[in-house]
This record gives sequence, C-alpha cells and structure tokens, in this order.
Amino acid sequence: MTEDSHQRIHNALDHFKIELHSWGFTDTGTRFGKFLQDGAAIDLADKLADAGEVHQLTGCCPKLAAHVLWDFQEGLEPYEVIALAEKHGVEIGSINPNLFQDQDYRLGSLCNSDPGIREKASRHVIESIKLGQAVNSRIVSLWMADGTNCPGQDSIRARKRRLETALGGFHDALAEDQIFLLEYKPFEPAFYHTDIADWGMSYLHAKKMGPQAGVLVDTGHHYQSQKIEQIVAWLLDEEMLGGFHFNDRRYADDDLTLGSIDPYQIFRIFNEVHGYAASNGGRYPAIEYRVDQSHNLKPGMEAMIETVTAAQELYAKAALVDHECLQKHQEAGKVVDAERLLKKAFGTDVSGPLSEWREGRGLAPDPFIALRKSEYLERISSDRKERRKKKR
Ligand code: AFD
Ligand code: MN
Ligand code: MN
Repeated sequence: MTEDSHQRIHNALDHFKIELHSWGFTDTGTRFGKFLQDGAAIDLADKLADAGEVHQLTGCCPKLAAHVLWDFQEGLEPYEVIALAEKHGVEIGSINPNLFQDQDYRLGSLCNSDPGIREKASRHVIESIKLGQAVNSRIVSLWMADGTNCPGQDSIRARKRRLETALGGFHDALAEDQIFLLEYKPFEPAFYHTDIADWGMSYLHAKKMGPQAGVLVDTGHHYQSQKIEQIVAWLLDEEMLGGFHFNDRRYADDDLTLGSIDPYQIFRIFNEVHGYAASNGGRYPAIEYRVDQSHNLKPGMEAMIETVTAAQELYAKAALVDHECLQKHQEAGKVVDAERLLKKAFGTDVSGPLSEWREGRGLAPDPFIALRKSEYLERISSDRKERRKKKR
C-alpha cells in the first residue's frame, strides 16, 4: 500500500467519530420477546460505563445517544448526568424523544386527529429540546411511529399538515447550536402508511422547519432494492444530510450488526461522503454518525464493537477511492474501469493501517480481541446478575 493510501486512511479515521446508543447496551429483543443477558445494562450509569469502555477500546466513540423516557427516569439532575458521563470518559450525544410508547399515541402523536394529543406530544418534544440544552447535547433526533394500519383510517394529507405545524414550533425552540434530525421509516409499527415514509418526506419537512434541521438516514429503513447511496448523494448535494443510524438488515428493520449482511452497500454510502469532500476541496460535511441496533443474541458490548470497527474499516476502504481518477473514467465512459476502481478499494485489506492508527493512539490493534482479553463482559455480567438478584 502506498504512503498516500496510508495517509488517506489515517486522515479519514481521524475525523470519523461514531456515537453509541444507550439502548444498544440493554435487553431490547424483538416484538416476539427478548432473551435476557446478565451483562445487559440496568441503569444509565451502566450504559455510560459500557459506552466509556467501547470508547476506550476503539478511540472513536466519545458520545452516547440517550432516549428521554428510557434514560432520564432515575431522578438524576442534568448536571448529575453530565458528571456521570464525564466519569466514564464520554458525553451525552443526541437526545431522542419518545412518541411511540404512551397509550395516548395509539392513533399517532404529532399527526393524531385529536389536538389535545398533538399538544401533549409537542410538549414532550419541546421538553426534550430543553433537556438537550441542559445536558449540553447539540442534537435532537426524532423518530415517530406515526402512521395508520389500514386504508381510510385517517387522512394522509391532514396528517402531513398536522406534522408540519408541530415541527415548525420545534425549530423555534432550538438553541442556536442545536440541530434537529428527522428520521424516516417506510414501515412498522404502522402497517399501512407511515407519516414520514421516505427521505423525500423527511427532506420536505426538515427544509420547511428551517436551517437547523436535517434528514436522518437509518440504514435499516429502506425497501430491499433501494440504493441508499443515491439518497445519500442527493441529500449531500442539497446539504440536508444530518446523519446516519448504522445497522444492517436482511428483511426489514432488523437492526443487525453493520456490514454483517451487505458491507459493499455501506462502502458505497461512504464513497459518496468521501466523493462529496473530494469535490469540495477536501471539506467533509458535518454528519452525525450513530449506531442504532438491538441484539437479542449477541452481547451488546461485542455487537457494538463489531459495528464500530466495521464502520471504521469500510470508511477507511472508501477513503482509498481516487475520485479524480474515477471522474476521468466516468467522463470518458470507461464503465468497467470506473467500477474496478471502486471494487479495488473495497477489496483492499486495510487492517494494517487501521492497527497502526490505533497503536499510534495507545489503543489495542484489535478492539474486539482487547474486549475479550479484558474480561469486562464477565465482570459486568456477574456484577449486574448480583444487583438484579438484590432488586427482586
Ligand atoms: C427503532 C426505530 C428507529 C429509532 C430507534 C430508536 O426503528 O430506528 O431510531 O428505534 O428510537 O429502531
Ligand atoms: Mn434509527
Ligand atoms: Mn429502526
């Protein structure tokens, strides 16, 4: 590998930070139930401890995303949450409102035909925005489960307008350094239509909200044949790509480990990001990268490190694409040369530069092996098993 390639990889890894998510360390399971694990986090302190361990091992995960109703219900004051995060060497990252569990939201939250329920949901989001300010979080990231289960249940256009009205009020409540990310999902839990079903709907709502709003692309929120890299290219070109939720999927929103099913797709997504920088004088877009996965079988700690290291590896591979050369092939109509350039980068073994980057920062060359050797998982499993026993 040339010195230039080495340097490309190290430069890419230097700016590639990935936010972890609190619910990735707990027992989440599927709608068919969950298999409980001794090592699953019990409270926010556990989640921050686990996040801190992952950051210490990988060197690229300084923040933990928090879910308002799952992480801020232990009576801790915002300043105590900040101190707890600092103790574990991380910060609170994005704040995620929860508009999908309250019984009142059976027919929707911000899109509900009942103005009283819409008002309740709006209050929760405004409170979440203020909570974010209190814990020094810059990002509010909203996913809604709103939608309908059968044709005719409600007016799609009326729901669109209700949502637009609510979102406009949120942008006004943002602090000047806060951004609001709006996530889309074409299916589930609403089984006929979802109110923010695709990137275009999220884009339109975010655009109307204002300059501090952007689109959140969850890699599991697309139909089987959709080319996510095309969506990413459009959003980058419109400067409306707010961030990603990383996971992989075989059938639906399976929330599997990133790259475990289709690593080449993630490589092509990152290729668009690097390509954007290459055509903008090396300026990378301000994108929030976050993990959003849930595991019923894998230990959360191991699944998290698998996803983080897979993301680093694929981002490093994509950094090897010479966009100047690619553009020449594209403009000359050299189809096979252009494709081979991408596939050569994707097929390059970047483990050497990756290990060197880590060792240069005092990290183990392989974070997964380091986690296993540390026996951290064994320690938290026995500790949390005892604590659960005492709680009974
Ligand atoms: C579920 C949703 C969505 C959301 C996440 C956290 O599909 O991805 O971002 O929960 O609330 O996975
Ligand atoms: Mn998501
Ligand atoms: Mn999801």
